Amino acid sequence: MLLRQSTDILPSEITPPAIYRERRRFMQGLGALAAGAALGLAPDARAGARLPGVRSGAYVLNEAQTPYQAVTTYNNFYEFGTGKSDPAENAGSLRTRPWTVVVDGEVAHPGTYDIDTLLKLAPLEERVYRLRCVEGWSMVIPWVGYPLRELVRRVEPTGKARYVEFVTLYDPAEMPGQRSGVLDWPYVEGLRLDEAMHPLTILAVGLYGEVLPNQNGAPIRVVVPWKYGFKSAKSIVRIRFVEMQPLTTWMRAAPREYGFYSNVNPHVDHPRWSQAKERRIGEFFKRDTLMFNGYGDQVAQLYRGMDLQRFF
Ligand SMILES: Nc1nc2c(c(=O)[nH]1)N[C@H]1C(S)=C(S)[C@@H](COP(=O)(O)O)O[C@H]1N2
Ligand SMILES: [Mo]
Repeated sequence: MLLRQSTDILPSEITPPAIYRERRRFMQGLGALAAGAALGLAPDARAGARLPGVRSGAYVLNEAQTPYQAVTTYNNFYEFGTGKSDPAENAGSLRTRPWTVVVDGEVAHPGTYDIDTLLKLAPLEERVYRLRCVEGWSMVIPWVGYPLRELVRRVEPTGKARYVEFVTLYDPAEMPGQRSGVLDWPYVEGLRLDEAMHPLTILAVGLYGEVLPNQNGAPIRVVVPWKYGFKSAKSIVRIRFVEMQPLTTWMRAAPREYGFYSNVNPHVDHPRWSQAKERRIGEFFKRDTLMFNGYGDQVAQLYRGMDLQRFF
């Protein structure tokens, strides 16, 4: 997003979900068992495996969901390249087992969580959220996960904890994009503690009822639906509670262009383009971008009294 604006994909380039998913299941049937066995993965760890016991949550959007094929082939994940199709093409090299997430910093109970423990930490829910990329496109994605606050509560932040930092895996052998200097690695993002505790903020482990594909941030990522997509860090290995506002990757790369808050806001333009409208992937005409991505009723009070032109 630092390099250029996105080129939109045309609706005609998107295979209807039913056809795509049928084709995909057929290929999975052929290849998945062998692949899973070869990698020594537990059966439920493979991308695309059905996640059991997912509750249909209270967060249902009355908007068409973006087809699975687009959600999983049109991605930003610079660890696997800067092109939209690079993550889907290159993320096969990411090993998601074994995987641990270190939770530390200003907490009473720091620890290292195994991914399979995290998967069972709280009931899995489906959350259908809008995702608005700062580049000007958006999707509607049925995530599977649970509120981040479920984890936060268990580790008990100390009185000093004011921010939460998320760190993505650093492993240039598995993440070929990290062999380039396009960003400072590892990818770092952050939230204020109250944003992290907000019930809309989730740890996502799946989408469309299935284990998260690698290109979407397997095995675990955050999703913060009222902020630009880049705040939702993928493939997280560390969650650190801190006193000072973290220096995030995009702030470091271009401080004039990307602020800490990065709330979706049609009234605050990116220095190089307007943020007033967006193209929903799969649609032809642009739509108006909504304040806080449409979640203002739930989150506006977090920013009461703040100048959002200044804290962009
Ligand atoms: N580690 C990491 N996380 C990341 C990114 C990235 O490049 N690296 N890209 C971000 C951006 S710009 C967006 S829009 C979303 C895209 O998520 P999706 O591909 O699952 O739709 O992931 C975000 N999380
Ligand atoms: Mo983005």
